Amino acid sequence: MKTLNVGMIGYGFMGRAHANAFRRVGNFFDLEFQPILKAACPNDLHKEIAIAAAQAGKMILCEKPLSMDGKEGLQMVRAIEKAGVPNMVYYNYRRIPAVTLAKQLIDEGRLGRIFHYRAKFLQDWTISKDLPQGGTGLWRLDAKVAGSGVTGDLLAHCIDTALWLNGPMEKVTAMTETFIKQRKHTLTGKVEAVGIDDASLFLARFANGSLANFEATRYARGHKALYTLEINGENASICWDLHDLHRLQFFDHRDEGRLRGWRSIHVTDSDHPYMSKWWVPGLQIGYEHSFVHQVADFIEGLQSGKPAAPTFRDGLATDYVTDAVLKSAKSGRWVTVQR
Ligand code: SOE
Repeated sequence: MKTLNVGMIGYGFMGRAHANAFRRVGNFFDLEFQPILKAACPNDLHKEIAIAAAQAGKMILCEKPLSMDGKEGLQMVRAIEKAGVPNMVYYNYRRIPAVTLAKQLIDEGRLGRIFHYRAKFLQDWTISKDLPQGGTGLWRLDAKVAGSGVTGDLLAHCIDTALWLNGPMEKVTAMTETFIKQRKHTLTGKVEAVGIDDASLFLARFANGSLANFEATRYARGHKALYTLEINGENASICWDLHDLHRLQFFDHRDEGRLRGWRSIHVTDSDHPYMSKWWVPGLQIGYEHSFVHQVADFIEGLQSGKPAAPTFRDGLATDYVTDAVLKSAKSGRWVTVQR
């Protein structure tokens, strides 16, 4: 077996998720490469690191969001495509088996024409006004480091999945709010203005004509990581909920009338996406496995020469939507999404 040396940048909560995936992937997936973790050091400068790595001919798996904004993201995409190195962005929720199953059902045309897409990502961990901004774990509250608040951190996940499942978005109209305007900064010790959005909501129109609404907040008391999505089509609808991640809810209007109703599919059978690699039917997997799947797909892409998505270019498409959301929230107007 060939080795794939991995230099990991960043070692917080996400760093643990990635390190775990690199260590475990070979135990469950038959791959030609065995990833070996070589280095770990802190940083939040995706652009500088990714461009330097591309110029050095390295393959790159980048945490989401790809960059601070679309302008930076485009520079990264250009550098990566010029260097011709394999690349991917960690939008891990695509690889929860129930979400991948949703993609299969949509691609098979089972929903028919799509009318509505609805997604939200709710958390509650920043409600306390005593929580400082900046530093380990709290850099997400510091706009200079994070780029934005929940728009880039949480809505970006919803947007990536939506673009994957439902195609490109044409335009958006958004509203954001910063509920706590000042917080002490961990690094300077001073009380500073808060530059992130604490809540972000937007309406969108997709290129396929469907209408959408999206919401993310860290001020939804009681919700820890409630990512839900719902898609309503002409023939069928799909619902998924991260708190019950191994289930896909599916309603098919073409079912026999007397038996028609929502099915709760327990996505644990060996003919479900990824599940043949894990346990026997009925036994569940969880959040961490989405990262294992992403590494496995990345390596399989190297082997087959068919790169796995989302690539940096796909990540840029999400950045363009988040840019449009932030621009619309500022101007109060509809904004066309750059493509
Ligand atoms: C924020 O709390 C966070 O950790 C995000 O940064 C992750 O991307 C998301 O998957 C879970 O929530």
